[in-house]
Amino acid sequence: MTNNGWSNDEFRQKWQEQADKMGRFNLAIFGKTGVGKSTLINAIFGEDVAPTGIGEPVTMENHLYLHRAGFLGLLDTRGLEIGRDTDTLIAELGTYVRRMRANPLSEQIHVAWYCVRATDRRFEDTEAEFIRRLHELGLPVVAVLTQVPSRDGEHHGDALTLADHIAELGLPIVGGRPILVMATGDDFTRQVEHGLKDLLDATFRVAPEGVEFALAAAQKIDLGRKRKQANDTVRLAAALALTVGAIPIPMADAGPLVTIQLGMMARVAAIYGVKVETATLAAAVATTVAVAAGRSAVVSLLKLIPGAGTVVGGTISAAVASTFTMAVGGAWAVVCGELTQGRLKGVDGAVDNEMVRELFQAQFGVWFSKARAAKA
Ligand SMILES: Nc1nc2c(ncn2[C@@H]2O[C@H](COP(=O)(O)OP(=O)(O)OP(=O)(O)O)[C@@H](O)[C@H]2O)c(=O)[nH]1
Ligand SMILES: [Mg+2]
Repeated sequence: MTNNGWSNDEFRQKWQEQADKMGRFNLAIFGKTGVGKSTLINAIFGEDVAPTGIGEPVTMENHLYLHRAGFLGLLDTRGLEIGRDTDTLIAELGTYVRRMRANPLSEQIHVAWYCVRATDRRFEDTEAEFIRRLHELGLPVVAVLTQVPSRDGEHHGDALTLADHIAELGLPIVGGRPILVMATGDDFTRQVEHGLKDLLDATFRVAPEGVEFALAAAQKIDLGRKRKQANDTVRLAAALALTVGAIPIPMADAGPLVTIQLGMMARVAAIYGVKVETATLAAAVATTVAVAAGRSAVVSLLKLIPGAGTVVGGTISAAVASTFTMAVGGAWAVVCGELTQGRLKGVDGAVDNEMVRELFQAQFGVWFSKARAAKA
């Protein structure tokens, strides 16, 4: 125990427990070389994932590679060409898919993306055949048109023509049509990013329910999904806090409440996909603020809450402890959201304690008032 109420090791362990529960989302990605697969993965899942930066991938079959990065597993192929080597490719995939069926859900491939570059303006029979065979392996296939130019929110006519053409083939692809995407903008050609959220939504639609949390944690473009899952966690923790009875001040001495808040913060960090070390350091800072708030600010704030509780003999009511938990969780979720966007870091790339402290403190005030107003 530290004076925060828990040690960094305890936080790490809780984070890991939550992460294990969330599992991993495994995506297989296909498409000719240069269509923009790595760019797409970077845009949706972040810089750490593709093409380098996470160490050597694991070879699964002769030409299949699995990159594991946090909540994401990325399966890709090397040295084989769709068309020329389709049979070999499908045979290896088939072996892999069947072998993994005996394993837990987080080891299986959940979704496949098949990427076609829009500016190539063509889609070959061999590609259609490859998609059909992916489908026969039991994989949901999302077709993606990459590098789709747009102007004033309208997709390039040629890309639409290609998308229509693919749709008319009646392939077993999610939604029956490819999703049109530009993964990164380009100042020179004035192209802007678009379609990433559509691709992610389609992926969520077909991913098994059991990997929903892992997919939400792995991606970085839809904070709303993370926020919603975090809210559920915070609400649950606040409800639990109601059951622990009167709480002594300082709260660091309040065993059950500390345990509830530790579990809540670890889970929220995992939901946001904040890495364990980053989360542990930031959580240590945030809890210092929270404990200080527990000692002073809350105590004085209590006097303003009619009937919510009084500081009698150094205790606060369960209702206040619950409000307090809500505020800790709400503020912590905001901090986690910033961390997933790579913010709150100093020039050296490490978490900036002072920035975390300031944001958490400000947000704590916001969420405490909000939670109080909701209860009034
Ligand atoms: N502006 C812009 N450039 C893109 C986009 N997608 C791909 N590119 C460019 O196209 C080139 C190839 O993209 P990659 O993402 O490396 O393609 P890949 O499919 O991973 O290629 P391989 O790994 O060789 O199979 C790179 O120079 C990218 O910068 C995009 O959405 N917008
Ligand atoms: Mg690549």
